[in-house]
Amino acid sequence: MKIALLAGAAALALSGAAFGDVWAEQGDAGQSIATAQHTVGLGSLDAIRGHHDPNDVDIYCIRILDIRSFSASTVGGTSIDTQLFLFDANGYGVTHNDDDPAGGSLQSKITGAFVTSPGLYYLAISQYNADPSSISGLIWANSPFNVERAPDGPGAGDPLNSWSVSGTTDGDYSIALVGAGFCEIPAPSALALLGLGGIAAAGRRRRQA
Ligand SMILES: [Ca+2]
Ligand SMILES: [Ca+2]
Ligand SMILES: [Ca+2]
Repeated sequence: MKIALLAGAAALALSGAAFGDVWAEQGDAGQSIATAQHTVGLGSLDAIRGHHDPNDVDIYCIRILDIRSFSASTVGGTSIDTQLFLFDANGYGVTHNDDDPAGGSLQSKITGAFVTSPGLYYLAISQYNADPSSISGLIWANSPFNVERAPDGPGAGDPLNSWSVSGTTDGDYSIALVGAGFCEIPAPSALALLGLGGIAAAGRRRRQA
């Protein structure tokens, strides 16, 4: 699933810019704000595809374009018992869901219900029960599982600092996104590569991946 054949910053930008829809995890996304993987491309970001190793947490920098329509969902996108967490640009918790409230599944869905402005955010996907903490403790209480919640733990007032380690599944996931865009736009040098030939070449690579 990963676009392993593409290498280098220009190629990363090319893959995103050429299709403007799906970001594939490059290597392993980090689990802190500083090491989060920045999605790069043009247009709407409709999905992020990645892989969880046991005890993995992946964080992606995304852009929320429309807070009314925004959603991120792993329902139907993986067999992993996921959790989704959204942090603002400074690492403070915004919203979280463990098990989709409406679907009754072990997968997760968050919306723009607690998002107050468009801009850059950090979207984290973990396996139950890896939870984020600040220096003051858990940012979200462990339960209820099937409700989308703003931060309600003892550590809610401070930014992301660490994760509890839990979750033993090894598998792929896809996060469907609505109302979202890429964290960064491609560099001008990468955009210059975006001739028709470049788009066609990226398409061939993508279908082979
Ligand atoms: Ca990963
Ligand atoms: Ca990771
Ligand atoms: Ca779950």
